[in-house]
Amino acid sequence: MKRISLTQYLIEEQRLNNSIPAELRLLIEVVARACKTISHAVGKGALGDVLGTAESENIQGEIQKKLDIISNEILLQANEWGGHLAAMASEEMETIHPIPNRYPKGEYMLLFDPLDGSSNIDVNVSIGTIFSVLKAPDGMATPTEEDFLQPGTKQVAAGYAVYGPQTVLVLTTGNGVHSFTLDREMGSWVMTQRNMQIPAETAEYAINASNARYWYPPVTRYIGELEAGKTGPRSKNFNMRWVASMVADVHRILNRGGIFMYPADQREPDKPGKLRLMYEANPMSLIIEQAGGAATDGKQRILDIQPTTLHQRVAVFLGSRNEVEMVTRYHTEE
Ligand code: P6P
Repeated sequence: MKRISLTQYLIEEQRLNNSIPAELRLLIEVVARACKTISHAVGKGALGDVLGTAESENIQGEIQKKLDIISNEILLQANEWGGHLAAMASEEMETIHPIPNRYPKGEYMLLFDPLDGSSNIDVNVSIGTIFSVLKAPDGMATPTEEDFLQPGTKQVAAGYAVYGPQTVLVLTTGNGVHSFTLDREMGSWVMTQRNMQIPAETAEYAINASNARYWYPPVTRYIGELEAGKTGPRSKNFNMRWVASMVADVHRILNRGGIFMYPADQREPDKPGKLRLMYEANPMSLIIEQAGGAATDGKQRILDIQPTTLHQRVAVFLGSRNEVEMVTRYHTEE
């Protein structure tokens, strides 16, 4: 495959599909540059005094890691001045972040989980940044939280950066899913996979199995059939992986198939799941669908969900289409 830069891809995409207006191209390049900076900070580890917890909690009531806050600041500062955004929203901030009046405003809104998988930071396991781009409603004067509450089908771009053995940016603007590996010597993102496709079939699943006693029957039934292996109803053996970094699990699934599940469970019956809709499930679901996979909350397509609050949570079943359809069917058969 011809090795082209992220910039060249975005310009060629604009020429071919007219799907990436200049302001959106600037937004994507600014976010990609911020991910380079985050990768650099993450890579310092103990040498950079960036490990460990900050003395604060986020809106989710989770203790924030220093790198959560550092990554959030990197994304805010990188995107404030460019004139491409009207507002931002983040897992690490309770309310939306309007662009300060001293800067021009644009027509896009950026949502992100600046550093997902924080529990892995201090033990050197892959983590990542997830982002989602929406258009500001026509005629929006002062952005409010309600302006962000658009279903995932309205995303104009979505992506993630995974900080692992390589730093890789995965991006969709609605015309397939492509990956770009960070060339650290040149400091540039180089396309390494074009039109990634998830196999419809798989023999690998991802779930935190320590919650098994809390699962609802459809999940217990589905996982039980996978665990029964060759002699069970699926007539084949399955493997399990759980990185506890959604970005790392999704990246593996994009590359070799699989199904990722974070279901609602009986620990907190009022809680629809752990993962957040707006800046985790929606961007990942758009990427998965663009790569030929499927993503539901057990009952409906995640991208069709009409959000009601910025930080709402959702159950997630995503990956190889045939498996997602099967576990979703078990929920609807209930
Ligand atoms: P658990 C990370 O904290 C995260 O939000 C996702 O990246 C990951 O898939 C999930 O939570 C892990 O949750 O309950 O297994 O620690």
